[in-house]
Amino acid sequence: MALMYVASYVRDLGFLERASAAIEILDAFTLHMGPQTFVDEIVRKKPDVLGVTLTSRMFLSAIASLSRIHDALPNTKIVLGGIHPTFTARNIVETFPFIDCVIKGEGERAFAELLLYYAGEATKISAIPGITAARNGRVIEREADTVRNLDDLPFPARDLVKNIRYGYSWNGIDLTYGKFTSIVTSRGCPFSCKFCTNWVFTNRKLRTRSIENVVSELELIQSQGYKSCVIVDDIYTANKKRVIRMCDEIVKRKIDLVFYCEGRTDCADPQVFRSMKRAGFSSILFGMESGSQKVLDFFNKGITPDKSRIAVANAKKAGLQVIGAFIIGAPVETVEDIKATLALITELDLDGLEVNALGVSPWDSLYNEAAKIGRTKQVDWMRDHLVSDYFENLTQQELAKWVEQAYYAFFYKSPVSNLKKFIRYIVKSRDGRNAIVRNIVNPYAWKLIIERGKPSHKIEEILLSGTEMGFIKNNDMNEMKFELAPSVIEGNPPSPF
Ligand code: B12
Ligand code: SF4
Repeated sequence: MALMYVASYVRDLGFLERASAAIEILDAFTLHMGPQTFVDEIVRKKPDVLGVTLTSRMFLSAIASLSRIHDALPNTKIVLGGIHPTFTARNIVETFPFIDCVIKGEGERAFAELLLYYAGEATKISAIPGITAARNGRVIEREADTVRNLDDLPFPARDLVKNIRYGYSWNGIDLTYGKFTSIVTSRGCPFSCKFCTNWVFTNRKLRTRSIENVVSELELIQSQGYKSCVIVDDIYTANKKRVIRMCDEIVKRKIDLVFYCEGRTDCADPQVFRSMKRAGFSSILFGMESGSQKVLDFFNKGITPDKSRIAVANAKKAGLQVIGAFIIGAPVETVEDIKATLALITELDLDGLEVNALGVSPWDSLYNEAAKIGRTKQVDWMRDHLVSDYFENLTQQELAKWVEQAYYAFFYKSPVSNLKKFIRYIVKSRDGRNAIVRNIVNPYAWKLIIERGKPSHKIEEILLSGTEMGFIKNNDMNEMKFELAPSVIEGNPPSPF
């Protein structure tokens, strides 16, 4: 979505025509491109400017690829954006001189202005919002940009990724069907959960698009042949009236799409769920996080296990599929707390489950706490970390074991209850019927049934945390060929706002 938003903004300006230039998107992540294929592809295309979006998890492998691209194409300007570069901008430009600059915050306007600057149509790089660039031995930095009125933005340029088959899958099994896309109806979140970085990025300010603007985009999406759509807002269900009005408008305009979204269990009104169901929502993922009140309080989540119980009951009553998301590994978490989470997973009538070992981003409050007690290292700003890298209550192996146990708590319920759930899934949901038809000959589906949900891939992911593709193996950071500049900031990078 980031690149589609930036690209459509640039296209709207008319700059590309003036420069006889074109803009393309390469979604290397979704295409599972290995680093060498990615490098080869970019070198073949020889772009004048290469804008890259990054999460912390991708940083190391991306930076290694970009260094190779720079060796092959020294005149290509490489620009980074996204959440990780936003918070580590100064470190990046001081450490990796082949990165021409970083754009912090929301990048639509800034990237467009940067292109004008590169093309010689604007003279001062320092006037670009959110820019961080090393020039003549000093670092130029401007405050991050935030789009005030989201309705002013052109719709994301989905045509630039039209040949990619998006959708969710788990352990080789497709979970969504038909042409699939994402939509952003609001940006920001007013809450401040300790494990999450969304609120830090958006300064806790929630901005919403108008119903008219969102539904017009949905109409366009439908006309482009999309069948389903995930709402990737930080907090979609925060405003009850807005959700109901949006759903009513979707029904009124006869938009026939399957929707997915995420929500908080304290924004779980039955009326909202009924509206959502009428408008075509198939499932909602709730961040339930833990069955222990102590852990929920530590996370500053502001919910209770009881709220999760009520939210699941309300959503299911309205006919929605419910996915529960949980986290294991809070530094205060004991085995008793984890068992409370497992018990909640077993108790709740969930249709899907996502369990993650707690991760730490190199600017969040857990990282700060770890830095205070001297657990962080100078190079730690380059990636996300497992909580076990900094805190001692659970080892990496214990984390992996408990995540696995949590999945067992979900899959190893009584065969009768699983059968009931399965039948309900087929009868009640379009996705459910599709899942059966599409996966009937899928060997991964049969493996999962035979092994009763043993989540082997997930465990591998946990143990490989942060290093999934290619060049960089788990503890190779010190062997990287890059020298760390002496001025690299230790500890928590400064806020970009
Ligand atoms: C959809 C989503 C996914 C999808 C798709 C991921 C993807 N790479 O697109 C999936 C399900 C695959 C996914 C997976 C994961 N995700 Co995720 N995901 C999101 C989510 C909810 C929305 C992303 C989005 O499309 N936003 C909408 C766009 C418009 O906003 P944006 O990305 O911020 O882009 C704007 C600016 O950042 C900037 N910008 C961004 N890139 C660039 C590039 C350039 C050149 C420029 C100029 C500007 C620019 O301009 C954009 C427009 O204003 C975000 C939360 C969020 N609200 O962003 C988490 C988020 C990105 N995910 C996160 C995490 C932790 C993960 C996982 C590690 C989860 C896990 N345990 O497995 C994996 C890692 C995947 C990976 N290897 O990177 C964290 C990242 C934190 C971090 N430290 O980097 C986030 C921020 C959520 C959080 N709770 O903190 N994720
Ligand atoms: S409510 Fe959701 S998006 Fe907001 S801070 Fe908490 S986890 Fe992050």
